[in-house]
Amino acid sequence: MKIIYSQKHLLHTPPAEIFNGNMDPHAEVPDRIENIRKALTKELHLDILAPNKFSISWIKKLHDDKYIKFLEKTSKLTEEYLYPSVFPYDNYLQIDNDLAKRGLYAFDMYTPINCQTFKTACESVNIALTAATVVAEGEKSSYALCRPPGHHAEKAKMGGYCYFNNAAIAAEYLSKHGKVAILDVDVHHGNGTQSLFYDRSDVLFISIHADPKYKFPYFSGTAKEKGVGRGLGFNINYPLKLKTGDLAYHQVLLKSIDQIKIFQPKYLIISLGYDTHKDDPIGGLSLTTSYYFQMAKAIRLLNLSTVFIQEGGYNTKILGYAAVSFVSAFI
Ligand code: SP5
Ligand code: ZN
Repeated sequence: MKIIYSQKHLLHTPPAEIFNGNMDPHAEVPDRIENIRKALTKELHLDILAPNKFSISWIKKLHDDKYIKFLEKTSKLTEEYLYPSVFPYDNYLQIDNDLAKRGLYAFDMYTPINCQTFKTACESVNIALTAATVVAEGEKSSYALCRPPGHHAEKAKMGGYCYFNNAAIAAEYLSKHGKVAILDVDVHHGNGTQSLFYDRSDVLFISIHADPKYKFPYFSGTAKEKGVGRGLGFNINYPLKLKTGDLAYHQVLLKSIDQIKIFQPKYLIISLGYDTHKDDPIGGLSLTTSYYFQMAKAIRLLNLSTVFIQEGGYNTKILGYAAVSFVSAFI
Protein backbone atom coordinates (compact mmCIF):
# COMPACT_ATOMS: atom_id res chain seq x y z
CA MET A 1 0.00 0.00 0.00
CA LYS A 2 1.25 3.49 -0.92
CA ILE A 3 1.00 6.24 1.72
CA ILE A 4 0.66 9.78 0.33
CA TYR A 5 1.88 12.56 2.62
CA SER A 6 3.07 16.15 2.49
CA GLN A 7 4.51 18.17 5.35
CA LYS A 8 2.68 21.29 4.14
CA HIS A 9 -0.14 20.45 6.57
CA LEU A 10 2.17 21.58 9.41
CA LEU A 11 1.40 25.15 8.33
CA HIS A 12 -2.29 24.64 9.07
CA THR A 13 -2.60 25.47 12.78
CA PRO A 14 -6.01 26.86 13.70
CA PRO A 15 -5.63 27.61 17.43
CA ALA A 16 -9.27 27.59 18.44
CA GLU A 17 -12.80 26.53 17.54
CA ILE A 18 -15.55 28.79 18.78
CA PHE A 19 -18.04 26.73 20.78
CA ASN A 20 -20.87 28.29 22.74
CA GLY A 21 -19.05 31.61 22.71
CA ASN A 22 -15.75 30.18 23.95
CA MET A 23 -12.44 29.79 22.14
CA ASP A 24 -11.84 26.08 22.78
CA PRO A 25 -8.50 24.52 21.80
CA HIS A 26 -8.81 23.31 18.20
CA ALA A 27 -9.13 19.51 17.98
CA GLU A 28 -7.81 19.23 14.44
CA VAL A 29 -4.08 19.50 15.21
CA PRO A 30 -0.93 18.71 13.13
CA ASP A 31 0.10 15.94 15.54
CA ARG A 32 -2.81 13.83 14.29
CA ILE A 33 -1.25 13.21 10.89
CA GLU A 34 2.30 13.15 12.25
CA ASN A 35 1.39 10.35 14.68
CA ILE A 36 -0.27 8.31 11.96
CA ARG A 37 2.61 8.82 9.53
CA LYS A 38 5.24 7.87 12.12
CA ALA A 39 3.34 4.75 13.18
CA LEU A 40 2.79 3.53 9.62
CA THR A 41 6.40 4.08 8.59
CA LYS A 42 8.03 2.77 11.78
CA GLU A 43 5.73 -0.14 12.64
CA LEU A 44 4.72 -1.27 9.17
CA HIS A 45 7.71 0.01 7.18
CA LEU A 46 5.48 1.54 4.53
CA ASP A 47 6.96 3.99 2.04
CA ILE A 48 5.83 7.58 1.76
CA LEU A 49 5.02 9.09 -1.61
CA ALA A 50 4.90 12.88 -2.09
CA PRO A 51 1.78 14.23 -3.80
CA ASN A 52 1.77 15.51 -7.37
CA LYS A 53 0.38 18.93 -8.20
CA PHE A 54 -3.04 19.03 -9.79
CA SER A 55 -4.79 21.88 -11.54
CA ILE A 56 -7.42 23.85 -9.59
CA SER A 57 -9.90 22.66 -12.24
CA TRP A 58 -10.30 19.41 -10.24
CA ILE A 59 -11.56 21.39 -7.25
CA LYS A 60 -13.82 23.43 -9.56
CA LYS A 61 -15.58 20.29 -10.73
CA LEU A 62 -17.30 20.01 -7.34
CA HIS A 63 -16.87 23.35 -5.57
CA ASP A 64 -18.41 26.72 -6.43
CA ASP A 65 -16.14 29.20 -8.24
CA LYS A 66 -17.02 32.06 -5.94
CA TYR A 67 -16.43 29.94 -2.85
CA ILE A 68 -12.98 28.93 -4.12
CA LYS A 69 -12.16 32.59 -4.91
CA PHE A 70 -13.36 33.66 -1.46
CA LEU A 71 -11.06 31.13 0.21
CA GLU A 72 -8.14 32.13 -1.97
CA LYS A 73 -8.65 35.84 -1.41
CA THR A 74 -9.29 35.55 2.34
CA SER A 75 -6.16 33.41 2.59
CA LYS A 76 -4.12 36.36 1.33
CA LEU A 77 -5.14 38.63 4.16
CA THR A 78 -3.58 37.75 7.46
CA GLU A 79 -1.79 35.33 9.73
CA GLU A 80 -4.56 35.78 12.26
CA TYR A 81 -7.35 33.23 11.89
CA LEU A 82 -10.64 34.75 10.70
CA TYR A 83 -14.06 33.46 11.83
CA PRO A 84 -17.60 34.13 10.66
CA SER A 85 -19.90 36.17 12.86
CA VAL A 86 -23.07 36.67 10.81
CA PHE A 87 -24.87 33.93 8.87
CA PRO A 88 -27.32 34.33 5.96
CA TYR A 89 -31.01 34.55 6.80
CA ASP A 90 -34.02 33.85 4.54
CA ASN A 91 -34.25 35.70 1.21
CA TYR A 92 -30.77 37.13 1.60
CA LEU A 93 -29.15 39.55 -0.87
CA GLN A 94 -26.16 38.92 -3.08
CA ILE A 95 -23.50 40.45 -0.90
CA ASP A 96 -20.04 41.88 -1.41
CA ASN A 97 -18.83 42.30 2.13
CA ASP A 98 -15.90 40.28 3.41
CA LEU A 99 -17.32 39.65 6.87
CA ALA A 100 -20.69 38.64 5.42
CA LYS A 101 -18.96 36.24 3.04
CA ARG A 102 -17.30 34.46 5.95
CA GLY A 103 -20.79 33.55 7.14
CA LEU A 104 -22.18 32.85 3.67
CA TYR A 105 -19.48 30.28 2.94
CA ALA A 106 -19.42 28.52 6.31
CA PHE A 107 -21.87 26.50 8.39
CA ASP A 108 -20.05 26.62 11.72
CA MET A 109 -17.44 28.51 13.75
CA TYR A 110 -15.01 25.60 13.93
CA THR A 111 -13.37 26.20 10.55
CA PRO A 112 -11.36 29.45 10.45
CA ILE A 113 -9.21 30.86 7.62
CA ASN A 114 -5.75 32.41 7.61
CA CYS A 115 -2.95 32.93 5.09
CA GLN A 116 -2.08 29.20 5.08
CA THR A 117 -5.60 27.85 4.62
CA PHE A 118 -5.98 27.95 0.84
CA LYS A 119 -2.63 26.37 0.03
CA THR A 120 -2.85 23.68 2.69
CA ALA A 121 -6.42 22.82 1.63
CA CYS A 122 -5.24 22.59 -2.01
CA GLU A 123 -2.35 20.36 -0.95
CA SER A 124 -4.78 18.10 0.91
CA VAL A 125 -6.71 17.73 -2.38
CA ASN A 126 -3.42 16.98 -4.18
CA ILE A 127 -2.80 14.17 -1.68
CA ALA A 128 -6.24 12.66 -2.30
CA LEU A 129 -5.90 12.97 -6.10
CA THR A 130 -2.44 11.41 -6.04
CA ALA A 131 -3.83 8.49 -4.03
CA ALA A 132 -6.58 8.15 -6.64
CA THR A 133 -4.18 8.20 -9.61
CA VAL A 134 -1.94 5.60 -7.97
CA VAL A 135 -4.92 3.26 -7.77
CA ALA A 136 -6.17 4.18 -11.26
CA GLU A 137 -2.73 3.19 -12.53
CA GLY A 138 -2.97 -0.27 -11.00
CA GLU A 139 -2.01 -0.25 -7.30
CA LYS A 140 -4.55 -2.21 -5.29
CA SER A 141 -4.78 0.41 -2.54
CA SER A 142 -3.43 3.77 -1.36
CA TYR A 143 -3.77 5.83 1.81
CA ALA A 144 -4.04 9.64 1.57
CA LEU A 145 -2.87 11.35 4.77
CA CYS A 146 -5.09 14.35 4.12
CA ARG A 147 -5.11 17.35 6.41
CA PRO A 148 -7.22 19.44 6.61
CA PRO A 149 -9.96 16.80 6.31
CA GLY A 150 -12.75 17.10 3.74
CA HIS A 151 -16.00 15.17 4.14
CA HIS A 152 -18.01 18.01 5.73
CA ALA A 153 -17.17 20.51 2.96
CA GLU A 154 -20.07 21.19 0.60
CA LYS A 155 -20.14 22.83 -2.84
CA ALA A 156 -19.96 26.33 -1.37
CA LYS A 157 -19.52 25.86 2.38
CA MET A 158 -16.71 24.97 4.75
CA GLY A 159 -17.41 23.41 8.13
CA GLY A 160 -16.37 20.67 10.52
CA TYR A 161 -12.67 21.54 10.02
CA CYS A 162 -13.09 20.91 6.25
CA TYR A 163 -12.52 23.33 3.33
CA PHE A 164 -12.40 21.21 0.16
CA ASN A 165 -13.94 17.74 -0.04
CA ASN A 166 -10.87 15.56 -0.65
CA ALA A 167 -12.77 12.25 -0.86
CA ALA A 168 -15.45 13.65 -3.17
CA ILE A 169 -12.85 15.15 -5.52
CA ALA A 170 -10.99 11.81 -5.60
CA ALA A 171 -14.32 10.09 -6.34
CA GLU A 172 -15.09 12.55 -9.13
CA TYR A 173 -11.67 11.83 -10.64
CA LEU A 174 -12.12 8.04 -10.46
CA SER A 175 -15.72 8.19 -11.70
CA LYS A 176 -14.35 8.99 -15.18
CA HIS A 177 -12.94 5.45 -15.21
CA GLY A 178 -15.91 3.60 -13.70
CA LYS A 179 -18.50 3.52 -10.91
CA VAL A 180 -17.29 4.57 -7.46
CA ALA A 181 -18.57 3.60 -4.02
CA ILE A 182 -17.71 5.85 -1.08
CA LEU A 183 -17.95 4.32 2.38
CA ASP A 184 -17.65 6.97 5.10
CA VAL A 185 -16.66 5.46 8.45
CA ASP A 186 -15.75 8.73 10.19
CA VAL A 187 -17.89 9.08 13.32
CA HIS A 188 -19.60 12.16 11.86
CA HIS A 189 -22.07 12.11 8.98
CA GLY A 190 -20.34 12.99 5.70
CA ASN A 191 -22.81 15.76 4.89
CA GLY A 192 -20.54 17.34 2.28
CA THR A 193 -19.96 14.16 0.33
CA GLN A 194 -23.64 13.25 0.55
CA SER A 195 -24.69 16.64 -0.85
CA LEU A 196 -22.17 16.54 -3.72
CA PHE A 197 -23.43 13.19 -5.07
CA TYR A 198 -27.05 13.29 -3.90
CA ASP A 199 -28.54 13.26 -7.42
CA ARG A 200 -26.04 10.83 -8.97
CA SER A 201 -26.35 7.12 -9.60
CA ASP A 202 -22.73 6.57 -10.70
CA VAL A 203 -21.40 7.25 -7.19
CA LEU A 204 -22.83 5.31 -4.25
CA PHE A 205 -22.46 7.03 -0.88
CA ILE A 206 -22.81 5.12 2.39
CA SER A 207 -22.13 6.75 5.75
CA ILE A 208 -22.00 5.04 9.16
CA HIS A 209 -21.96 7.59 11.98
CA ALA A 210 -23.09 8.61 15.45
CA ASP A 211 -26.76 9.66 15.36
CA PRO A 212 -26.88 13.32 14.24
CA LYS A 213 -29.78 13.80 16.63
CA TYR A 214 -27.06 14.06 19.28
CA LYS A 215 -23.85 14.73 17.39
CA PHE A 216 -22.31 17.04 14.79
CA PRO A 217 -23.28 17.89 12.02
CA TYR A 218 -26.86 17.66 13.41
CA PHE A 219 -28.63 18.83 10.22
CA SER A 220 -28.20 15.64 8.16
CA GLY A 221 -27.43 11.95 8.37
CA THR A 222 -30.81 10.27 8.97
CA ALA A 223 -31.77 7.02 7.25
CA LYS A 224 -34.52 8.94 5.42
CA GLU A 225 -31.98 10.71 3.21
CA LYS A 226 -31.82 8.35 0.23
CA GLY A 227 -30.88 10.57 -2.73
CA VAL A 228 -32.99 12.38 -5.35
CA GLY A 229 -33.84 11.87 -9.04
CA ARG A 230 -31.49 9.38 -10.65
CA GLY A 231 -29.58 9.36 -7.36
CA LEU A 232 -32.54 7.94 -5.42
CA GLY A 233 -31.34 4.79 -3.65
CA PHE A 234 -27.67 5.67 -4.08
CA ASN A 235 -27.34 7.47 -0.75
CA ILE A 236 -27.47 5.38 2.39
CA ASN A 237 -27.12 6.58 5.98
CA TYR A 238 -26.66 4.46 9.10
CA PRO A 239 -27.04 6.62 12.20
CA LEU A 240 -25.90 4.66 15.26
CA LYS A 241 -26.81 4.91 18.93
CA LEU A 242 -24.24 6.67 21.06
CA LYS A 243 -21.68 4.27 22.57
CA THR A 244 -22.23 1.66 19.87
CA GLY A 245 -19.41 -0.89 20.24
CA ASP A 246 -17.48 -3.26 17.96
CA LEU A 247 -20.12 -5.99 17.62
CA ALA A 248 -23.12 -3.84 16.73
CA TYR A 249 -20.95 -1.65 14.50
CA HIS A 250 -19.72 -4.70 12.61
CA GLN A 251 -23.26 -5.81 11.73
CA VAL A 252 -23.89 -2.44 10.09
CA LEU A 253 -20.52 -2.54 8.34
CA LEU A 254 -21.35 -5.95 6.86
CA LYS A 255 -24.70 -4.64 5.63
CA SER A 256 -22.92 -1.71 3.96
CA ILE A 257 -20.41 -4.06 2.38
CA ASP A 258 -23.25 -6.17 0.92
CA GLN A 259 -24.75 -3.01 -0.58
CA ILE A 260 -21.40 -2.10 -2.13
CA LYS A 261 -21.21 -5.61 -3.63
CA ILE A 262 -24.63 -5.20 -5.22
CA PHE A 263 -23.58 -1.83 -6.69
CA GLN A 264 -20.53 -3.44 -8.35
CA PRO A 265 -18.23 -0.41 -8.37
CA LYS A 266 -14.87 -0.29 -10.08
CA TYR A 267 -13.36 1.72 -7.21
CA LEU A 268 -13.91 2.08 -3.49
CA ILE A 269 -13.12 5.18 -1.47
CA ILE A 270 -13.06 4.98 2.32
CA SER A 271 -13.52 8.25 4.20
CA LEU A 272 -11.57 7.06 7.20
CA GLY A 273 -11.93 8.61 10.65
CA TYR A 274 -10.62 7.14 13.88
CA ASP A 275 -12.98 9.38 15.84
CA THR A 276 -15.19 6.26 16.20
CA HIS A 277 -12.70 5.13 18.87
CA LYS A 278 -14.00 4.75 22.44
CA ASP A 279 -11.40 7.21 23.73
CA ASP A 280 -11.95 9.91 21.12
CA PRO A 281 -12.66 13.23 22.86
CA ILE A 282 -15.55 14.25 20.55
CA GLY A 283 -16.73 11.05 18.85
CA GLY A 284 -19.54 9.29 20.71
CA LEU A 285 -19.05 5.66 19.59
CA SER A 286 -17.06 2.96 21.41
CA LEU A 287 -14.85 1.05 18.98
CA THR A 288 -11.65 -0.55 20.26
CA THR A 289 -8.21 -0.18 18.68
CA SER A 290 -8.11 -3.83 17.65
CA TYR A 291 -11.52 -3.56 15.96
CA TYR A 292 -10.00 -1.41 13.17
CA PHE A 293 -8.20 -4.55 12.00
CA GLN A 294 -11.55 -6.38 11.72
CA MET A 295 -13.10 -3.41 9.95
CA ALA A 296 -10.30 -3.29 7.39
CA LYS A 297 -10.34 -7.07 6.90
CA ALA A 298 -14.04 -6.97 6.03
CA ILE A 299 -13.44 -4.10 3.60
CA ARG A 300 -10.52 -5.93 2.05
CA LEU A 301 -12.71 -8.96 1.29
CA LEU A 302 -14.52 -6.81 -1.28
CA ASN A 303 -11.31 -7.12 -3.30
CA LEU A 304 -11.78 -3.68 -4.87
CA SER A 305 -9.20 -1.06 -5.85
CA THR A 306 -9.42 1.08 -2.74
CA VAL A 307 -8.38 4.60 -1.75
CA PHE A 308 -8.31 5.52 1.94
CA ILE A 309 -8.78 9.20 2.68
CA GLN A 310 -7.97 10.45 6.18
CA GLU A 311 -10.84 12.36 7.79
CA GLY A 312 -11.18 12.75 11.58
CA GLY A 313 -9.79 11.15 14.74
CA TYR A 314 -8.78 13.44 17.61
CA ASN A 315 -7.11 11.41 20.33
CA THR A 316 -3.50 11.77 19.25
CA LYS A 317 -2.47 9.14 21.81
CA ILE A 318 -4.34 6.38 20.00
CA LEU A 319 -4.26 7.50 16.34
CA GLY A 320 -0.99 5.75 15.51
CA TYR A 321 -2.19 2.47 17.04
CA ALA A 322 -5.57 2.72 15.32
CA ALA A 323 -3.94 3.33 11.93
CA VAL A 324 -1.50 0.44 12.37
CA SER A 325 -4.38 -1.84 13.38
CA PHE A 326 -6.39 -0.79 10.32
CA VAL A 327 -3.64 -0.85 7.73
CA SER A 328 -2.20 -4.19 8.97
CA ALA A 329 -5.22 -5.89 7.45
CA PHE A 330 -4.38 -4.48 4.03
CA ILE A 331 -0.73 -5.45 3.68
C1 SP5 B 1 -13.56 15.85 10.03
C2 SP5 B 1 -14.28 15.82 11.35
O1 SP5 B 1 -14.24 14.80 12.04
N1 SP5 B 1 -14.89 16.93 11.75
C3 SP5 B 1 -15.62 16.92 12.96
C4 SP5 B 1 -15.97 18.27 13.44
C5 SP5 B 1 -16.78 18.13 14.69
N2 SP5 B 1 -16.54 19.19 15.60
C6 SP5 B 1 -17.29 19.07 16.79
C7 SP5 B 1 -16.82 20.04 17.80
C8 SP5 B 1 -17.46 19.76 19.12
C9 SP5 B 1 -17.39 20.98 19.96
N3 SP5 B 1 -16.70 20.72 21.18
C10 SP5 B 1 -17.53 20.68 22.33
C11 SP5 B 1 -16.68 20.81 23.53
C12 SP5 B 1 -17.53 21.02 24.73
N4 SP5 B 1 -16.72 21.55 25.77
ZN1 ZN C 1 -15.31 13.13 12.23
